[in-house]
Amino acid sequence: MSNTKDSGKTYHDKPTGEALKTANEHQEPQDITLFGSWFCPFVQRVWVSAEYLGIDYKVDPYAKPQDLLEVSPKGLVPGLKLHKYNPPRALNESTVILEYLEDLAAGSTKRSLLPPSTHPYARALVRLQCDHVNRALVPAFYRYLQAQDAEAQIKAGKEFNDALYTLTELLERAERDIIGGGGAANEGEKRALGVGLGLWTEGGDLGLTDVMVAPWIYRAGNVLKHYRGFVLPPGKKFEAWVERLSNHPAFKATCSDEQMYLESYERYAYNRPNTSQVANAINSGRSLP
Ligand SMILES: N[C@@H](CCC(=O)N[C@@H](CS)C(=O)NCC(=O)O)C(=O)O
Repeated sequence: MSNTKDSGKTYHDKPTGEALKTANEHQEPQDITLFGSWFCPFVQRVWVSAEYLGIDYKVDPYAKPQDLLEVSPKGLVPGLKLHKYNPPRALNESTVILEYLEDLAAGSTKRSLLPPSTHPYARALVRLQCDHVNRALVPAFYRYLQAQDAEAQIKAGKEFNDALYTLTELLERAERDIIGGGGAANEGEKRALGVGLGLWTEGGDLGLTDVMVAPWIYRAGNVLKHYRGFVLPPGKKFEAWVERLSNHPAFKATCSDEQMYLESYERYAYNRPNTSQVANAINSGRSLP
């Protein structure tokens, strides 16, 4: 709990800091235009992936364009416009877009956020983590941020904390099943087995689960901290992972200054009516759009 007051702020329509710099560097027309508000965590997933996978893109991170509905039927960001088709085609849904970028990279830059397709079990374990992020962790974040009375906040805070813990169990399981068990002869072999398992393992690189969850971990560390007094769970390994996530160049390149997030999320923290489709879904107990 915290002693903040609703000052009626609404979200900023422009990014700052690294995100602004990255946006400015991606204003030339490309095959792909990414539409999205800079503060949206679902957009950030896509933005980070495009950066990491080395996909060329133009970004419009400022506001929703008039024709967003053409790109994204529910009017939600992120949306992609694909100019290599005539007329241009479109894609929406952050998780679907991530898979699309991954497929594009497989045929071009050869970079990947997943273990190789020759290791289906490792890929499945990563997808299990992502499934948990989407079904449990992300909704719990909003329930916590939108909860108004003390009892509801305590309950939702516990739920969010539990979702984080379950994620760490799934990350540990993948590490144990894929790299562990004494199967690796040396560090080099260990690293090879860990490809696509993400930053949880020391020496690993960015993975799909990292990208899927990092925007909410980041906002837990600033927005939830500010409005709910939330503290990310202690623990050496967890802290090291959060550090690696926050400092990964592809992630950092999409971050604005922390104060910007605090202001942009005030309307969620005070659960103002019609804050967003996500907020409405949480308030009415429906699943997220
Ligand atoms: N399931 C969608 C969710 C996207 C979403 O909720 N985006 C929010 C911004 S964070 C949005 O566009 N909200 C607009 C609105 O509520 O009208 C995805 O993963 O892409």
